Amino acid sequence: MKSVEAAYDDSCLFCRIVAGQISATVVRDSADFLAFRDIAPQAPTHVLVIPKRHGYRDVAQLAAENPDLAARLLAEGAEVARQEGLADNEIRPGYRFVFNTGDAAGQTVYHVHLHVLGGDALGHFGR
Ligand code: DGP
Repeated sequence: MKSVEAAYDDSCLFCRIVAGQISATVVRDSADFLAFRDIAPQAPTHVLVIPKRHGYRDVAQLAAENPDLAARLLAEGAEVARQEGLADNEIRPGYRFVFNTGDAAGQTVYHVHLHVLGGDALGHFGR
């Protein structure tokens, strides 16, 4: 496992997006977090929110090792949902947060990321 001090990993797709080496549609950029549209959206609005620093492979590691950053990641996701018009949508307000954690959940990028999904009625749970 990589040290939490490792700020950047050039083999990591999301680090490369943070560094501007791979383009992405950024919707929010703050000191510690980047939010950008998922390349394969699973809902009309599908944004990924990541801490810019590498070092946390999934939400379990993040929560265990840096609960303050985990809480701030959730707050950043809520701000993205508000900014995207999901939180206060007049017809159907609401959105979903997802953290795929590990292979069985379909996690493919091991740089912790929050999926913010919405913009339509979402199935309650899916396979
Ligand atoms: P997960 O399966 O939870 O590890 O989510 C990884 C997400 O990353 C997946 O929904 C697709 C998205 N993704 C993969 N490659 C790229 C890319 O190059 N750009 C963007 N914007 N998203 C990507």
